[in-house]
Amino acid sequence: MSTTAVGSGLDTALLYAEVMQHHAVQMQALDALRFEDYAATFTEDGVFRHTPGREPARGRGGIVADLVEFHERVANDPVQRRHWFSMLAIKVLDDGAVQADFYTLVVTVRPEQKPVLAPSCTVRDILVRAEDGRLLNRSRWVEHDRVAALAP
Ligand code: SDN
Repeated sequence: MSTTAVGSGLDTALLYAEVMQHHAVQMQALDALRFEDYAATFTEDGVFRHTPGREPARGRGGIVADLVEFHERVANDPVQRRHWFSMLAIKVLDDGAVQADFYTLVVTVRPEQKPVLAPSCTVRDILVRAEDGRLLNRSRWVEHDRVAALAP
């Protein structure tokens, strides 16, 4: 898809900060297991793929259901996961949507144990504006480095 690179001015800085704020609010919800709040940061028909080989979740209800199912495996596990984002690069697409590419490291902490840093991921978000002006994810597609590293 052809794109318009963002410029180097104040508009870009504001948009960049806005994307970071969107990510922070969104991921604090996910890491606190507030799945409905997380799903509300997607469009009604948003698409979310977090694990290669797993069917992408579609729509807010689908995203909540997917996350509930995904977290059942750690239901009795005293674990705190935190998703750390970095290397954010944004560009505005021809249709006005914002493409945000970044890295994610998932930090997993259990009581009295050292943090585990996995998985390491690359992520592409496509963000659009809601009627009230907020950014929402039209899609989020996560690739895992351990899977990508297997590819020829
Ligand atoms: O929302 C994300 C995620 C995410 O939700 C992930 C989940 O499990 C639920 C934004 C950016 C990256 C991610 C990465 C993951 C990893 C995924 C699989 C796992 O932890 O095993």
